[in-house]
Amino acid sequence: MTERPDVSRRHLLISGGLFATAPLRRTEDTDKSGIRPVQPAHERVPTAPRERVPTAGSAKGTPAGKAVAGKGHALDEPYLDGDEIQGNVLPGFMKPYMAVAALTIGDTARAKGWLTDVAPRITTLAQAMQSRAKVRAHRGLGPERLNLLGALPPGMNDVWLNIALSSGGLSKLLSGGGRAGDLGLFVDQGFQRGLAARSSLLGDPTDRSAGGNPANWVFGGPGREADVLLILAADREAEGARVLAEVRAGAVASGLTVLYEESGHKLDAIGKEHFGFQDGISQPGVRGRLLGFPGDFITPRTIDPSRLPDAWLYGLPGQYLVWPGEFVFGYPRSGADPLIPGQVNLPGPAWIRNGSYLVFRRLRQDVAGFRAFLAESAEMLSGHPGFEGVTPEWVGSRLVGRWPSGAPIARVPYEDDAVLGVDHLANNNFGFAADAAEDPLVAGLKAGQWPDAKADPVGLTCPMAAHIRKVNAREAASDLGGRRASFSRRILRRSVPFGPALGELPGRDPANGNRGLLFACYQASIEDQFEFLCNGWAGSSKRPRSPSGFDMVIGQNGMPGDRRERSCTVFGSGAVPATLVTMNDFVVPTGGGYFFSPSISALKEVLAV
Ligand code: N7H
Repeated sequence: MTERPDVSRRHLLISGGLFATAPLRRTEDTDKSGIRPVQPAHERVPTAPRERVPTAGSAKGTPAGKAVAGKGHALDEPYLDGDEIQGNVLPGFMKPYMAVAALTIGDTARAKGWLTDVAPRITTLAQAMQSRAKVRAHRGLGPERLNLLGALPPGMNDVWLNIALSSGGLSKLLSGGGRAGDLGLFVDQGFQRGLAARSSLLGDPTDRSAGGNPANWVFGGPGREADVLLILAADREAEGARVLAEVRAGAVASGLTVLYEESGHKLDAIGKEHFGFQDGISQPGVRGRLLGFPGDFITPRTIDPSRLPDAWLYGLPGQYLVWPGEFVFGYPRSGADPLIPGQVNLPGPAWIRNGSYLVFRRLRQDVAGFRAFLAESAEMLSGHPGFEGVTPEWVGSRLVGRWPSGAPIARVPYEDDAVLGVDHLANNNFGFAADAAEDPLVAGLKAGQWPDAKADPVGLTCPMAAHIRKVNAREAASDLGGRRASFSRRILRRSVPFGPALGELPGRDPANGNRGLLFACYQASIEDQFEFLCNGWAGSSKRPRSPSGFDMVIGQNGMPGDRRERSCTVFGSGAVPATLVTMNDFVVPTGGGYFFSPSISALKEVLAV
């Protein structure tokens, strides 16, 4: 395990001076604590108005000669193959209970027999979609969700299974046949080499004695890499565990060995993770339709295009629509115009169509350490002008970019708001480059009322280093260029916490951190999406925009031993900056792997034969 440095080694810098002489502006609605980072007018960077796109059928907004007036979607949005794509890729299982099992193949011929048996049990996009739509209809999308959190439609008792293979697993299954060369056609270097080999590139500790080093992972380290990963999700834990036991027994009977198995579940109805924040809120809105699915689009369209042409860009308010080729092979990627499909993404053998890459990481969370850091930071900060009265929760909200409820600090900078946190029609409606406005919603939908988010180009409210800002530049320019560049960096997150919650009592963690996140995400490029977000942005002190500092939640600085110090800048009222510094990694990798989630027919007709 990584040694946690003595508390006294953590320190905090208040780097006054830069804006310290700026007048502290208070407005009438300044909150009780008096903390209000106001941006003086002369410091305001002029911002572009929110991008407007031509209305449907205009020369630029849709492909020549075709018009779809007022439907609120781009033309040529493809039908997705609902019986081929695995359901955790799209629309995502999102169940309260999830278990993973990592297996190695013993005898390849017998393993193929097992794959043939298990293939009919794999849950598809079409199957998962029906259920997801029922849950959505049952709970609603707006502020009413607060009273319906965790509520399931009557009789719902799904147990869903998905499967993925590592490059090692594919190599075994493809060897000896006519497709032995196909693995070499997978262009993603991350997938080819595997998570353990890429660990140092992600910033993981390189000292073999550190808990986060692959040598100490529970699985996935050298010599303990999985061939197969099973992901099972269920509404009810007992039912899920029963089915997993059945599937596992079949695998073992076919010569596979279980390297690792673990289950996790949502910690509460809202879906908080161990640090206490609602997780899983912001997902890319994937473009595409599903044949026979009422409503057609897999991502619901909620903004009325007859009142706002921008509606064509969004699913939920603030949720940019991204072309499906960024996540699933065989579909168009983002193009130069957000409404026009880009090139079809098929970087490998033809049978990768309808497949996706899966990253799985078992991330241990040092909850006691994180809480102590927030408490110490708040105490130190609150003694300084501009930060009077700040609380640990305030510091946490600056490190994440949202309050524990999920409410974005961009909309409610001064205190949490539980209803906003769960209102899907409002909790993502903010950007960083430009002021946001309330969107006109389609008939029947109503968002709660909160202040509109203001442009925050330099991070005076939501720091440049805040976790959500490090991993999604939203509509703001980044070191990659304009907004479109960050579309190809998005990931579909499918994580669930593991381990018991740490109680509220202060002090050391008796279970020594046996809790964290079973982190899973799908994408079309591990290198350009997951790995880029980790090492390009979260683990960089200067990107996506400098100056910023590290992502203090998941960032790692890639250095060995004592040199893992990370810092970031937050602002108090009057734009007074302060630098927070820590030696600790609050999130420590303890296992995982890179996998490919094949289509159902690739599983049956390529891998199982
Ligand atoms: Fe993060 N956290 O609880 O602090 N994450 N994350 N994450 N994360 C997000 O929108 C968290 C991790 C992303 O579009 C929220 O769901 C923790 C990795 C992305 O606005 C919270 C861990 C990666 C987003 C957390 C962890 C990401 C996101 C806000 C590890 C890979 C969407 C709620 C233990 C790059 C950003 C939400 C957007 C959001 C937390 C890991 C990525 C609260 C504790 C490894 C893309």
